Amino acid sequence: MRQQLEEIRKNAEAALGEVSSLEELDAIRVKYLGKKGELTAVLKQMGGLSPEERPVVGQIANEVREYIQSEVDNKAAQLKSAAMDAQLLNETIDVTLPGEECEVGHRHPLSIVLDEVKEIFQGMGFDIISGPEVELDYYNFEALNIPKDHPARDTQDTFYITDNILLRTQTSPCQIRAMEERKPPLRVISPGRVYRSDAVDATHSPLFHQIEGLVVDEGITMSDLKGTLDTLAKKLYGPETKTRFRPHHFPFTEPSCEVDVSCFKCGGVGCSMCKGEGWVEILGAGMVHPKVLKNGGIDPEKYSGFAFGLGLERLVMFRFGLDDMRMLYENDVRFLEQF
Ligand code: 2NL
Repeated sequence: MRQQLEEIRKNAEAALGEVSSLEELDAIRVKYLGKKGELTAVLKQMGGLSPEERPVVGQIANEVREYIQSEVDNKAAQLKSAAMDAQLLNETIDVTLPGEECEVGHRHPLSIVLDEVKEIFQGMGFDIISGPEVELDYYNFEALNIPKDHPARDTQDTFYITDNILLRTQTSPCQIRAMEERKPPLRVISPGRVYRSDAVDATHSPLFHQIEGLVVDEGITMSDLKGTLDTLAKKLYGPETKTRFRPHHFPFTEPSCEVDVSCFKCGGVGCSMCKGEGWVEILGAGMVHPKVLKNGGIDPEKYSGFAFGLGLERLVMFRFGLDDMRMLYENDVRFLEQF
């Protein structure tokens, strides 16, 4: 039996010397140390030994078992650590490699100029308001002194949802709603998308952006209008900029005017930008018509106000020297990344 035990020990040792995976190692453990293993089989025969021999062989058997067990444990530790080393080698990360470049976007040119205009008006105490793009005919036309048979309905032809519901042609409806909801003093601008039934060309689009403004209080005069819009022009185009107010007509203001700024390209001498005029038109404005104040729930005997409207696209085209507004809608990255 001693010889048998010695044999088991040697065989186990040899097998362990060649083992190369944890699965193989487990098979060896089962083969020698398992319940149906070789060592157990030998121990079962111990009953046949003499009482003197039994403890001696028992001790040897224990030693062999402990030896194999500890060798199996060692080997398991070795194999696990080798597997870990291999995995680490395989998954090496070179932290000194440059990172993958991630492109950071930026604001659209329309947003750049809009943010600038908003900031200028916020600096003068204006609130920024918004309202529905799908509007009632009443707020878009009727309340602004443009009844059904008015010729302005032709120049502001729009998209109708029903007879009474349409896509707004200006953001003035927001301001009628502001008059209804608030009490003077009122200082608001309403930027937003507006719609017209126009064919697309270099200066027209069925969807564009407007910024309108409205001030209502006791004693508001044309001087307030001029001061406010002159401040806007100087902040947008520099302190040397001059403004010119030409008489005009809008149904919703009386008197009305168009406002020009001295050409920001040539300084007023005359160039291609201002078509030799020295002046560039940037907006329309006027004193709010008494009927329109009344429609907004404001007493025209007590209060007066001024209002203005400008096209954001025009402003952006001036600012960046663009000659075709379609560029602003095409979202061609080669164009947009220049701003
Ligand atoms: C333009 C310039 C303008 C207004 C818009 C306005 C709004 C209210 C009352 C009175 Cl609530 N006016 N807005 C005033 C003058 C000009 O826009 O060229 N429009 C066709």
